[in-house]
Amino acid sequence: MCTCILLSPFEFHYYMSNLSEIRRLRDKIQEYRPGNWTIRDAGSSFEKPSKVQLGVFGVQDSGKSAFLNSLYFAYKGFFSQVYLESNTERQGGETIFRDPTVLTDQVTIFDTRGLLDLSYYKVMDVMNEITGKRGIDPRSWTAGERIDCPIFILKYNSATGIQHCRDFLSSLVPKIRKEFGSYPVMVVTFAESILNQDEIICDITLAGMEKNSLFFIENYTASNHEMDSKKHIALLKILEACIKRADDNITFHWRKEKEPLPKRKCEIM
Ligand SMILES: Nc1nc2c(ncn2[C@@H]2O[C@H](COP(=O)(O)OP(=O)(O)OP(=O)(O)O)[C@@H](O)[C@H]2O)c(=O)[nH]1
Ligand SMILES: [Mg+2]
Repeated sequence: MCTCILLSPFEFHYYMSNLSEIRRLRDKIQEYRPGNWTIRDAGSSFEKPSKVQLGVFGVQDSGKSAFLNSLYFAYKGFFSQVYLESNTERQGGETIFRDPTVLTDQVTIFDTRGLLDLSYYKVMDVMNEITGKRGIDPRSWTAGERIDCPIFILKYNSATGIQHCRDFLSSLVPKIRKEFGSYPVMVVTFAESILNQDEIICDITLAGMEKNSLFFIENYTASNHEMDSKKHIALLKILEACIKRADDNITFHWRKEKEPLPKRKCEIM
């Protein structure tokens, strides 16, 4: 028996235009090649890397794994728990290892172990992890695993606001800007339960972040992943922004490492 859902002409048009936007974004991401999206001049000697690496950071249970699974779903078109969510087998601290997944041949995503808290003292650990100077295990040094676009995942706490992470952010953001010449990307999860988005934007920008690098998303989860075309588009736009940021960061890094320039030319975005 065939079950048909009748859509009004308006709903049909909306549905079709969302599908075509999803296709356009997926094609654009699939066609991405390192060095092709940068707004920076890398110089003629720039050796394009074969891929860029995006990595999530944040406290335990903030939605890092669910966010990466959501990006994967939006890009690949099918839901998979590529990364295990924390409450499916036991509470808290599910992701233990820094774990790469190939999204496209040119883009790899990394899940990381959640931080216990966002105290000021965690900033150096996070910076060492982002720059590849240190692995998860403090005794294991994993040089060469640099993250090109750090994505900071925040589960907003309506009771405390950003009080628990203000000092952390105020210290982390300038360090990332110095290292990468740009802001980190920040994703606030559990967006559907947030009623005061403007207030959060204000708080976070006061802590040193820029508004254009800040996104809100209700993740797909293992128990709730019915495809929503608007959410797919929002996720693909975040992915596009992260790849773009990674692309700018690789050219900045190249110039900083290989062709030291006078300060004014290493423009900070
Ligand atoms: N409603 C809702 N639930 C979410 C969202 N993001 C994650 N969750 C749920 O929150 C819990 C923690 O999510 P994870 O993605 O495992 O969090 P994590 O940051 O990877 O946690 P660790 O690996 O332990 O550090 C899981 O039960 C998810 O299903 C969201 O945006 N909305
Ligand atoms: Mg996890």
